[in-house]
Amino acid sequence: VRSTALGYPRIGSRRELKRALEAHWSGRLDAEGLERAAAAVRAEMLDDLAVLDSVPTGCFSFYDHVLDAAFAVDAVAPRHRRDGDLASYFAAARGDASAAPLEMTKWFDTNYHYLVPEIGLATVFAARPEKAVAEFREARERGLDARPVLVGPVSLLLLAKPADGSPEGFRPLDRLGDLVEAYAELLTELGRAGAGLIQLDEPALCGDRSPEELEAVAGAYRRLVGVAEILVAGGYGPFGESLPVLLDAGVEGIALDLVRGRSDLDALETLNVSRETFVLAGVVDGRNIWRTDLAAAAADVERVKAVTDRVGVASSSSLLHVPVDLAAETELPAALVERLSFARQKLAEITALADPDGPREPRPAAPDSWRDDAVRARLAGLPEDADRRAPYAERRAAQAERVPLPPLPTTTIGSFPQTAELRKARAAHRQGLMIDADYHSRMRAEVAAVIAEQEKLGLDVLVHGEPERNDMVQYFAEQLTGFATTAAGWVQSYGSRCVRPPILYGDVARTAPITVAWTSYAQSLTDKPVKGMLTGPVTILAWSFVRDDQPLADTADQVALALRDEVADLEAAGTAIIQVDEPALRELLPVRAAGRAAYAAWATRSFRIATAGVRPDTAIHTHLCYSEFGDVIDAIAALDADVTSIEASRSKMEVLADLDRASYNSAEFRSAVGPGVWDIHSPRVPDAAEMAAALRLAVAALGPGRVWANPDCGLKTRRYEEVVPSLEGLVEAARTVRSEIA
Ligand code: THG
Ligand code: ZN
Repeated sequence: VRSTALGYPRIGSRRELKRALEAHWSGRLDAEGLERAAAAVRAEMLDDLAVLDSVPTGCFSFYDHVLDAAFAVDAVAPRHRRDGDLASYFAAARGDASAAPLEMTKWFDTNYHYLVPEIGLATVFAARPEKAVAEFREARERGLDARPVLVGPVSLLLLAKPADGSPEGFRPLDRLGDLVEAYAELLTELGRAGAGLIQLDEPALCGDRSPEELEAVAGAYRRLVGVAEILVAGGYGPFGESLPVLLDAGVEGIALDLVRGRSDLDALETLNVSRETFVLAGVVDGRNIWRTDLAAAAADVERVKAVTDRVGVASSSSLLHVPVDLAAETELPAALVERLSFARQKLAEITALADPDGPREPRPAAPDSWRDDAVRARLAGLPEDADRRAPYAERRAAQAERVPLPPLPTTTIGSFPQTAELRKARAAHRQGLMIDADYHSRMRAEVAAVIAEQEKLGLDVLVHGEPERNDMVQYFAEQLTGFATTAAGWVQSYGSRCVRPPILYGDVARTAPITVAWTSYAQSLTDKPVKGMLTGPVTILAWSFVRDDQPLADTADQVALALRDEVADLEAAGTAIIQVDEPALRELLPVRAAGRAAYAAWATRSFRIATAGVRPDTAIHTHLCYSEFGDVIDAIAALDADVTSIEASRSKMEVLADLDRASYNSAEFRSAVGPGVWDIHSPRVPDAAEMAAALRLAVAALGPGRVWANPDCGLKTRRYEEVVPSLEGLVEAARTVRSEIA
C-alpha cells in the first residue's frame, strides 16, 4: 500500500513565504530574494513530504493554486500582462494602479479563498509548463518518486467566471475542448520530464453536476487518459455521480475523500471496478486537526483492498487547511496534544497506515474533564422554540420608541482601524512586556477616541471600535471554556494572509461576561446609542477547528447558549442594540444541495438561540460579508434579525434585487437592511454623491423605512485617512437623501 498526501501547506512553517511576499510587494525584497525564500519553503515542504512513497509536487504557490493553473495554460487577462511572469502574476492577484485584481472568493466550504479566473471566447490557451516541470524536477533531483499536481481543466472552468464582454449565455465550460488541448500539452511536457502518474484536482466534481457537465467531464478525460496516467482527486466531499463517469473514462486512479465523502466507498463496492484501478483512500482528514483513528482508517483501507489490487493511503484533501507542526505548540494541555495531528503528524499517520505492520490504535476518547454536565443539561432542556417573543412589526414599533432614529440611520459595522500602535500594544501585552492595567487603559483610551470621532462625524448609532479584539473569532474563543488557541497554528486564508483557527475540543461555556465592560464604557461616554458587538455561533464554528465527535448542530447550540448569556448581560446593562455577526453563514453551506435545508435549519436556529432571548424593544442586528446571497436568502430571513447589513457596493446595489424574493420580503417579515454603500475592501474614498446615489437605489427598492446607511464591512483593515472622509461623506449622503424623502 503506497502512502501519499494530496497537497501540503506552502506558506512555510514559520510563515517565511508570507514575510518574503510582503517584503517584495513593499519593495524591500527583489524578485531574486523572493525566489530564494520560495526555494527554501519548497525545500522544507520536500523535507517533510520525503517520508511518502509518492510525493506531490507543484503544490507550492506564490499566492493561489487556481491562479497557478490559470497561468499554466496562459489564461491571463490582458489587463494583467506585465513585463515578466511574476509581475503579471501579482498584478492578477493583487491589482495595481492600472488594473483591478481578479475577484477572490471562498474555496468550497473552507476558510481559504481563491482567485476567480476570467475566461472568455477570446482567451487563448497555451501550455506554460515551466512551474510544474521545475517543481517536479526539484523533487526528482532528491531521488523522490514525484507526482505533479495541477487543478484539473473541468474545475478550472467551473471555478472561473466569464470575462467581461462575454456574450449572454456564455459559460467558461464552453471552452473545455480548447483548454483540454493545452492540458494535453502540459501533461506531455511533464511526461518528457519523467513524470508517471499525474494528479489532476477536480474538487468541483464534489458538487452537484448536470448531465451536460458530466458529459463534458467524460469527453475531457477520455482525451487526457490517452496522454498520461491520470489520478483524479476531489477532496471536498463525495464524487457521487462523477465517480462512474471518471472510471468509465479510463483514468488510472481516483483519490477518494473518505472523511466527508464516505458514500463514495459504498459506491465503489457496487461499481464493478477493475482490479487494476488505483484507488487512494483519503482516510486522514485534511481539513481538521484531530488525530486519526488508525483502527477505523485501517478498516476503510481494507474495504478498498477488497475492491482493487492497487490501493494507496492518503489525506482526504490537500493538507493546506491545517497548520504545519504540532511540535511548535508548547502551551497546549497534554490531554489535547495527545489527540491532535497537524500536517507533519498527518504524514506520519499516512505512512503508519500504509505499513502493514504499523500501529492501528483507535483515537483515545475525550477525557471526562472536557465534559460539562451543566451545559449538557441546559442543552437537553432547550425549548423547541427558539423564537423572539414578538413578531417583527411589534418589535419595530417598540424599538423605535426606545431608540428614536431618523430615517436612513447611519452606523458602521463594528471595527475601527487597527493602527500600528494598537497592534504594537497587543504584541507587547501578549509577550508580557505590558501589564494588564496599562494594556486596558490603552484600549479604553482608544475606545474614547473612537467614540469622540463618531460623535464628531455625526453618526447615529455608534460602536466601541473593537480595539481589544485580535480576531472576531479568536477573541471569543480565548474567553470560552472548551476552546484552545494555538501559538503558531497558522493556516493560509488568501495570498500572504493567514488565520490561526482556535480549537474547539470540549463542551463550551461562558464563565464571565466578555464584552459588556467595553460596551458599557463606550456607552458611558455618549448619549448616542452604542451597539453591543458579538460574533455568531456559525461563524465561530466555521473559523475554528471543531470537535468531530458530535453533530455540528449540537456544538453550535452550546456556543449559542454562551452567546445568549452574553446577549442577556448586554441587555441588562442597558444596551438597546446588539449586533451578532454571521459573515460565515454562507461558508458552511453544504457543497451539494441535498444537505442545505438541514444546514440552514440548525444554523439559523443556533443564531436564534443566541439572540431570541431579548425583549421586543431590544434590536438585534446582524452582518454578512458577501453579496451573492441568493443561495442563503431564506436562511437570512430565518435569522429573524431586526437589521441586516450586507455587502452591496461592489455589485452596485444589484443585490437589492435578491431581497425582493420570497421570504425576506414577505408581508410578515420586512425587516431593515443596510446595503453597504462604501467598498471598504478598496483604499478608494467614495464621495458623498456616489453614496447618496446608492442610498436612493436602496430606498427605491426597499422603501424609505427599511434602509440603513453603512459601509460594506468593518474598518479594521483601513486607515483613518480613508475612514474619516468616507464616513463624512456617508453622513452627508444620508442627510441629503433624508431631506429628499421628507
Ligand atoms: N477572521 C477569521 N477568518 C476570516 C476572517 C477573519 N475568514 C474570512 C476573512 N475574514 C478572511 N480575511 C482575512 C483578512 C485578513 C487576515 C486574515 C484573513 C490577516 N491576517 C493576519 C496576517 O496574515 O498577517 C494575521 C492576523 C492575526 O495576527 O491574527 O490580515 O477576520 N478567523
Ligand atoms: Zn463584513
